[in-house]
Amino acid sequence: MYAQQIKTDARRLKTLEEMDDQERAFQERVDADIKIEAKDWMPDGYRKTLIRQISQHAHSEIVGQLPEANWISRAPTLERKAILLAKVQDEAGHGLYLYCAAETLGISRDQMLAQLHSGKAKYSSIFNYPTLTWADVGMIGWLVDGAAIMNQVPLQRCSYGPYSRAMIRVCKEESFHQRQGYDALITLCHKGTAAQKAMAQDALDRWWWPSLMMFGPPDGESIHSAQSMAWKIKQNSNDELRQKFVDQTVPQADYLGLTIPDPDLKWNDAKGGYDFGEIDWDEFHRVLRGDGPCNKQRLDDRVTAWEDGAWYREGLMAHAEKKAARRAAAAA
Ligand code: BYC
Repeated sequence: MYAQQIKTDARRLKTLEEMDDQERAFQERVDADIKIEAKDWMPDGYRKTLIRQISQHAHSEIVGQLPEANWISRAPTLERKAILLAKVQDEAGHGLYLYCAAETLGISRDQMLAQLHSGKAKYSSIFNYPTLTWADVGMIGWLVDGAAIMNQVPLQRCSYGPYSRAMIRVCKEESFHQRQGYDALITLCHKGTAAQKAMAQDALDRWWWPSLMMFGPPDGESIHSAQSMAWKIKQNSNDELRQKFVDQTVPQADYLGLTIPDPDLKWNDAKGGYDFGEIDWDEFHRVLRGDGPCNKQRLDDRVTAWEDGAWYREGLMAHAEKKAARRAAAAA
């Protein structure tokens, strides 16, 4: 159904018959699973949607380094420290692939960063929560990277070539990220003391609901989903992916011997999945408005990092200019 329609207002999508020739040809390519590349014609809305989603995704990877980086210098063993360092560096790489993919759509990196630093561009709500204990690092790997994989695996099939290819590289690294988090939690829960297991339970209590919010608002309130699915930017709705995540994660919590903090969580035979409790959407919207526990700290840290790095960017520019001048002199 989606593949035959294009948006004319917030909810109604144009049919193929209502499109002009260029738009129809574009939609037919999308419907035939032919990738759209940077130089191809595309509707303005498609370009805008991709710039919004890819740049916000890139910002999430970059801001997402901050909560875990908080624990690099305090990791409990040398091995855990090396693993965490590698993971946080991977996140920087993901951010860079994604900024490159967004640049192919005609926005510059400086413009994207200005939007982040001014608070205009969003990044994932999840990174506005604090990492209070070492168990939080395990939770980020298990739940946050687990949710990210659930969302990103279908994005590998996104209709826009550069985004889809960036996601293939990102997904290769995400399974290691999820695995290292779960492994740290297995150590705390199966080999640790009662206090360490309690620390893991406390972390789960704090991270469970924000992880479910990562998938975005419920389908009925998702303003972009119908259009993004018609354009095959998104392959699944927010609620579909959230449900798959819950179904995958509950048995993993059981294996750890941890309790998911949801009294309404119950297996539903008829739907072949878990029923779960109501998400606190007021909290989600508060965090999106900038009023989460760490929003201010996260943005301040990014702006400071950008300002502190000015000398390095200027050095690179000066070097490039000197090199170009030398080349020009040699050619003259
Ligand atoms: N947080 O119409 P909807 C990682 C916004 S990083 C904040 O459903 P859409 C990692 C949404 O942007 C992985 N905002 O939107 C890194 C929209 O507002 P705007 C991050 C959210 O785009 C380091 C409005 O709500 N992954 O894994 O169709 C360490 C309405 O929503 C959120 C990605 O970025 C949210 N959770 O669907 C560890 C995946 N949810 O833009 C781990 C790529 C919704 O109109 N993005 N909003 O102002 C997507 O797949 C989609 O953009 C979403 C939302 C599913 C997130």
